[in-house]
Amino acid sequence: VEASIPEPQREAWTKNQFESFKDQGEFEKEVVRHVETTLARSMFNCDETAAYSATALAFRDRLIKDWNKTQQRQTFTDSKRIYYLSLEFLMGRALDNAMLNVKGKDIAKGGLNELGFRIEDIISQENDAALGNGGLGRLAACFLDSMASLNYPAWGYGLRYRYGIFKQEIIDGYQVEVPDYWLDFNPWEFPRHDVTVDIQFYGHVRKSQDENGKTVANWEGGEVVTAVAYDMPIPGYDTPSTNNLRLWSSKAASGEFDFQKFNNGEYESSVADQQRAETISAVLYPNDNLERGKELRLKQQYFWVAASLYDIVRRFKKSKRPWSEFPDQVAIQLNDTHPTLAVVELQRILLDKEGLEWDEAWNIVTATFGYTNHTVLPEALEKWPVGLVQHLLPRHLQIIYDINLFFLQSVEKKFPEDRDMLSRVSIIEESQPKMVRMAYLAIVGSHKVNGVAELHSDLIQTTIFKDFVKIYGADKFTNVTNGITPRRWLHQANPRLSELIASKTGGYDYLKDLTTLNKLEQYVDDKDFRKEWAEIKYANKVRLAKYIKSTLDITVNPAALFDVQVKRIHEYKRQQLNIFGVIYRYLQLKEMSPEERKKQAPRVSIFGGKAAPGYWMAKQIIHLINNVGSVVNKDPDVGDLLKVIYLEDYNVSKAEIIIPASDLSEHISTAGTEASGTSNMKFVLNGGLIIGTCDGANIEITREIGQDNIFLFGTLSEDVEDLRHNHTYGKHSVDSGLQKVFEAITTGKFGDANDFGALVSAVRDHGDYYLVSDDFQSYVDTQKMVDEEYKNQEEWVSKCIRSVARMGFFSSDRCINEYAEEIWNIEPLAV
Ligand code: Z57
Repeated sequence: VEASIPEPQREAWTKNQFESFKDQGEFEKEVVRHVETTLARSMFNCDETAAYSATALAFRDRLIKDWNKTQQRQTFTDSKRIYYLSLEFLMGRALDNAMLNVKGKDIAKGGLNELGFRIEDIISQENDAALGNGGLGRLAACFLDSMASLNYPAWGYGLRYRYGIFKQEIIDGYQVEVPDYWLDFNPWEFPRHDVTVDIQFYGHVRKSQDENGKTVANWEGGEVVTAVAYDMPIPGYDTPSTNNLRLWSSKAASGEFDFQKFNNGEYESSVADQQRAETISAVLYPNDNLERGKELRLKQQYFWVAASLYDIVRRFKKSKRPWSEFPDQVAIQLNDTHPTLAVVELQRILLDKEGLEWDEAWNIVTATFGYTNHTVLPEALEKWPVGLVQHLLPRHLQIIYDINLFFLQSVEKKFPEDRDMLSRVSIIEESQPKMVRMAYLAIVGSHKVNGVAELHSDLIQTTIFKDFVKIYGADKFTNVTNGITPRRWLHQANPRLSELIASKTGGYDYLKDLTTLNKLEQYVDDKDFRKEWAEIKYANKVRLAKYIKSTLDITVNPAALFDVQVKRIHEYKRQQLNIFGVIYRYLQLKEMSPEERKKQAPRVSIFGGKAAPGYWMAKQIIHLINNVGSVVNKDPDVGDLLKVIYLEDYNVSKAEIIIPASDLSEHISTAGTEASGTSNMKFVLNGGLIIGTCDGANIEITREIGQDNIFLFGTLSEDVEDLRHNHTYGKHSVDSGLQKVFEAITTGKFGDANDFGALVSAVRDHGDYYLVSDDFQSYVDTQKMVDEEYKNQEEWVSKCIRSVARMGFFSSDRCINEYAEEIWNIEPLAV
């Protein structure tokens, strides 16, 4: 259907363009208008929620104009687009970011004041868009910000979960999960009820002959669920470019079938169908670095991938180009293996719907996709039972088998002598039951595979994907070290530091080219500058101390060293090492005389993070931390010298308060287990130092900022295997300091010893897989060094400034430019 306005009428459209507020008065007018008309309220019942809604709507109106223009520009120029497929987008709040990017925060601040509100209170009314678990989802959000800011024509594709990551409450020291229903009022999403795709599941494949005698596969029967698009504008910084994040929501397909059911009076089963359909996009799976192989999860994956590909192909077809040009117009990045079915789906579309030959289709597919790996942990590598895939997606399984057949034939040709190779690299694992190895499928279906930090990219090439490097050559594998957006993670989270930096580096240009931070280095020895710097850190700590007081009713001293570990709770991230270290510190303090105690550096150990609801050991760790806190925090012998804080419900918005307030943050994973880490970058960029292992991006942070500015400790990745081997063969005794810690736990100093038996035994009796004991001594020694160095504040602050000055590399802008050049072959679109 032609929906375009004919030429003669277009003038009326052009001259009646909506003009948004230009000054404070107009902003106030817009807010009042939205309160009184859109929300149907008045000054007599305008609470902060209503004021938030009206403010968001006022900014949204401005955003939409840029958004529409960007989409029009992309259509007119018909340029190559990048599609970022991710099951997770951990966006956080949108309003502050929208204010920054469309410019007008100062106007809003004054205007809201005039209307009786404080801008911070209004901003904090917004619920986080928490459609992700942790690092992987937040990375996707930073990438969207960078792609828009750099003017790349980019689309994000994901699922519109009705429930994001659960909210965490800590009750009696235990994690309790509360559902996160976040969609009540969301001004940032636009339902596109006209953009729908019907998605098929189950059924069977019937082969038939077409008029030329060619065999064609027909996927028939089964059930259909409809995908509805919901769009979110993604504004760029200091550019009118506003990209689109398209999230799919599931609903029952409205076929005649349902009407018939209704007419027959089968209301109940009709409603049940509807609910089953809506279940697909109902809830985000709350696991980080773990795959559990549930049928509904596979349904989510196919639903989202099929809807997105349909959309992408539909857009490509509008340009009427030959299929061979598809990879010149379309780049698709797979954020982990979760969207790998897209490889199979595109091959199916080209083969079954568009009638291409296998090889022609397959060349297009592999030229289109890139795959990013985010983990080497075996429990996180996706595998799906062949039987389940067969049942849910019968045609896709056939295609997977064919992809595998042709792949293995080529391998056999290349390595005729290596019979073992074929079973090692087969996409089908010949186990009981047989499994589809999704990472292998993603590698075979992509032209580039990347890891997310140097060590991680080396590791995947020498361990889990070693054979594939032999088969395809090293050029197919590359590294793109992760990054973070300095807009949210410095300017928005730490406005005072941003202002100070701007005043010394020549304005806010550094937010577009983070390497400009190097200009700060000349101020490292400037006493006045250091003083201002320290004052800002202190103010950020006061803010966090107030937050701790108001939420937990615990008083912490802002002059103490704030030692922070906030991230998902996981054994490999080793929060247990941290809390054992805290116990060790506590026991030492208890043994000291009052005089000795006076010489100690006061510390606040701050933890935060969610455990996957089914991860029992992670929940034990949370419980231990809280129990240690309740003993330590009320011990008068210790007073200000040690406080242990567990911050409930760590999320993006809380990170924005916590990170700028840290003196020291912990990134202490067993070497070789944390693919990159991205919060390590956020902490350093906000003027905090790191205690960390030689793992993930810690290594490159060290390379950039210098080893004098980071506290590294522990085993190296290359030694991990041998140490684990020794443990298994009994050549392992628990560190003596750690033994004292275990004794305190098992004698009930921190509550019922039985509660923590498993935590202690994992290290003492069951092989200490994460090498907690091996690294304990060096961890404690390094913390001692931290205490000493913190006493010399001048030197400490110098290190912080020097580090920030050298953090330019870690902008997600740098990272996106690398993807664009090395993987996507795509250029920014001039505005
Ligand atoms: C996730 O958050 C990450 C990897 C995964 O395989 C899954 Br599933 C979830 C994280 C890594 O653990 C981090 O080290 C990394 O920084 C982040 O992904 C972004 O690459």
